[in-house]
Amino acid sequence: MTPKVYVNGKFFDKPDAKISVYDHGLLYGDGVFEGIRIYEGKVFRLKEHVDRLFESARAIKLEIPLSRSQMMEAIQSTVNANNKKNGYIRPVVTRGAGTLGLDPRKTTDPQVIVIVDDITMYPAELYENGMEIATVATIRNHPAALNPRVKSLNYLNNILAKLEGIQAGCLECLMLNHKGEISECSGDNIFLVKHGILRTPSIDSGILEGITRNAVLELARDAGISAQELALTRHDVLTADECFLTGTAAEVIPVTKCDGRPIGAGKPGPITRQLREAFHKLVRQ
Ligand code: PXG
Repeated sequence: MTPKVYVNGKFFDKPDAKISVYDHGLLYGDGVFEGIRIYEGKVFRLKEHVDRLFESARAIKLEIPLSRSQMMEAIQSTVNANNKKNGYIRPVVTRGAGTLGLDPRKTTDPQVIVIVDDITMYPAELYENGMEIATVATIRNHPAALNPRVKSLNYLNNILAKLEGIQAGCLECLMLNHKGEISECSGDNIFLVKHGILRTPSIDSGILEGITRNAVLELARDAGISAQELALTRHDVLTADECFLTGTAAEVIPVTKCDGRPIGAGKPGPITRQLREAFHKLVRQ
């Protein structure tokens, strides 16, 4: 079935879903987006994703022409129109069409788009045996330049890092921040396990506050696994007992190698497996 795309309150078949080439979302990456999963007909953490979308918009002074509840309805109605039981939702809000100049005041009508489609995750084999990541030279955006907490349409920082990761033969890459601490991967947050304690970079390290990250921290607390959010370095990765990534698309995926070196025993560890199973149960409950 051709996907039905929501554009400003109306549904269009995928080939007919279009916006202006003068849109500042295209011309300057001026806009915000979200990535959300549908599991067994239910949208996972819809409110949290819509709240983050509105916070991203607020941070770049973009007024979304819908209320939060109208946005939730728009997303749910697009899921229904596509009759999707399992899939991926991409809400996008752009600054709208304007002049050929940066000035956001010269744009009109922010564009609200909701796409519902399938998502390609990492190969199943990597969930069993673990994946390899590479530390890349491209540092994560400085929070005072473009805060990584804002999920903006400007993803070049992440794309440049991903290109370097691919060059190194890895599907995901580890980015450091301007202080040399580890921050996050191009589209996933990172977790380590050391002496039975879960550790992940704090928001202050300059990361997106992942919805999956938060869910995993909750699951760890429920399971009695202590968790720390702190500044971590590459040394902590190379000497960790376990490592895994979290993200809407990736869910929870073990990392068994970084920069060609095995992490821990070089295979997915027990806490990674436990949290991965707990996450599976959570999203399908
Ligand atoms: N960091 C960054 C920079 C992200 O873009 C995450 C962490 C994980 O956050 P969530 O809220 O999803 O747990 C993301 C999310 C893709 C893709 O196509 C990327 C994301 C989400 C969905 C799809 O690579 N990134």
